[in-house]
Amino acid sequence: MAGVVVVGSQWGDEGKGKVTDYLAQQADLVVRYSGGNNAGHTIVYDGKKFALRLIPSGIFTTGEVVMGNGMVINPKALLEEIKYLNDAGINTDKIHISDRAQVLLPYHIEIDAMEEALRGDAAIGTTGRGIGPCYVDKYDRVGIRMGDFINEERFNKKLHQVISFKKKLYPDLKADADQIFEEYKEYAKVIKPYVCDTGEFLDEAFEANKKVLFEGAQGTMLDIDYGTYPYVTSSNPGANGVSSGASIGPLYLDDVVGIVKAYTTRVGAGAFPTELDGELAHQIREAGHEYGTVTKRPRRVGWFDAVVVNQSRRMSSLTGISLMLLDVLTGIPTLKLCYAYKLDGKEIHSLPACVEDLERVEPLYIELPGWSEDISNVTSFEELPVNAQNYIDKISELVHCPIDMFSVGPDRKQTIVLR
Ligand code: 2SA
Ligand code: MG
Repeated sequence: MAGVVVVGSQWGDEGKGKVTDYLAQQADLVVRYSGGNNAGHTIVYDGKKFALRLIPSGIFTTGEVVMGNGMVINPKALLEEIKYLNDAGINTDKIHISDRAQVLLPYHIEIDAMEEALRGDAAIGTTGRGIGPCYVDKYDRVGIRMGDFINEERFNKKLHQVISFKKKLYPDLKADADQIFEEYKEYAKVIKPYVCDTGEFLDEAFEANKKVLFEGAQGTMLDIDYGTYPYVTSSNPGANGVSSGASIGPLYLDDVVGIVKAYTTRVGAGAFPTELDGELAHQIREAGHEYGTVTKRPRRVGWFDAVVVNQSRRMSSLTGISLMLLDVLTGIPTLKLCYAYKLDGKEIHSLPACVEDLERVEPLYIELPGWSEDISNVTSFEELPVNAQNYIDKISELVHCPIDMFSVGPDRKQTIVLR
C-alpha cells in the first residue's frame, strides 16, 4: 500500500475511528483532509475509550499524523485535544499541521448559531462548531490560514480586517477583534512548531515509500457537492476530497475502504428514506449507543440503504467495505435492506438531486431472516450464523463492492478481516 483512504460511506459515525486505528497498524502516517471539530471519532486504546475531534485517530498507532489544508482548525479546541492526549500519556510531538489549513475562530461559531436561528424550520442541525462559516470565508477569500495565524503581525492585521468586513455583513456580530487577538495569539505560539507545508511533507513521504493512511471525517452523504444538499456539511468528506484536502495528486491512492454500518444513522435534519421510528428504532439506538460524540444528540436510525452506499462507492471509488456494528442487529427477527427507491412510479438506483424529491421517495426493500445468536466473539466469517453470512453477502451484492472486514464489537479483536 502507498495511499489508503478510510471514508464514511453513509451520513457519518460509521466507525471510521476504529478502522483507522486498525489499519494504522500497517501505516507510517495518518492524514486528515477535511472538516474540523464537528467530527467525533471514538477509539478504544489500551482498554480506554477516547473521543477525538480534530487530531487523526492514527495518533495512537503511528504517532505521526498530518492535518491537511482541507481542514478547518479551531486552535483552542486543538490545544484542548493535545492536552487531553498528553494527560493520558499519548505523545503529540509528531503532529504536522498544514500552513494552508483554515483557522476557525469565535466569529465563525457566532455566525453558525445566528444562521441556524435565521433558517427557522429549514435549520440544518449543524454541530454549532462554526464549520460552515469558516468554509464560507475560505471560498470568499477572507479566511485566515495557519501560515498567517502563526505570524503575530499578519494575524492581527487580517483578523481586524475580516472582523470589520463581517460586521458590515452581520451588524449584530459581537466578536471583538482585540479580545480575540489577545487570547488567540497565545494559542498561535504553542501551535507554531507544528505548522509546515504538509503537501511537500507528504510528497517526500511517498517518495520514501512510506505508507500513508487518509482518514475521512463525517460521511459521503454529507458531501457538499454530491450529498443530500443542503443538509450536508461544507466539505468533501469522501475520497473525492483527499486530493484537494491533502494537496496530493489522485494517483497516490491505491485503496479506498468505505466504512458502513450494518444499518443506517443520521444526525441533524434532512431526508432519510429508510428511517425507523418506535420501538425498533429505540432498540437499535440503545444497542448501538447512537448518540453524537460531539453534541450527544440522539441519532436517527434506519434500515441499511444500499442506494446510499452504492452512490458512495461511486463517489469514492470504494475498493472494499468495512461493515460495522453487525452485532447491534442481533435479535431482530426480520431484517430489511433497501435496494432501490420508487419515485413517481419509477424505480431509481441513485439519490435524486433535490431534497424535496428525496423526501418523497418510497424505499423498496428485500427482507432477510435475522439471527438471535450472540456474535460478539466470532473470529471468522464461517463462525457467523448463516443468516448473518447471508446478510453480509447480500449487502456486498447490492452495493457492487467486496466486503473487506466486518466488526462485532468495539475492541480491536472484534474486527474480522476477510481479504
Ligand atoms: P456542520 O456542523 O456544519 O458540519 O453540520 C452540517 C451537517 O453535518 C452533520 N454532521 C455530522 N453528522 C454525523 N456525525 C458528525 N460528527 C459528530 C459525531 C456529530 C455530533 O461524530 O457524532 O456529535 O453530533 C457530524 N458532523 C457534522 C450535522 O449533523 C449536520 O447535519
Ligand atoms: Mg462521529
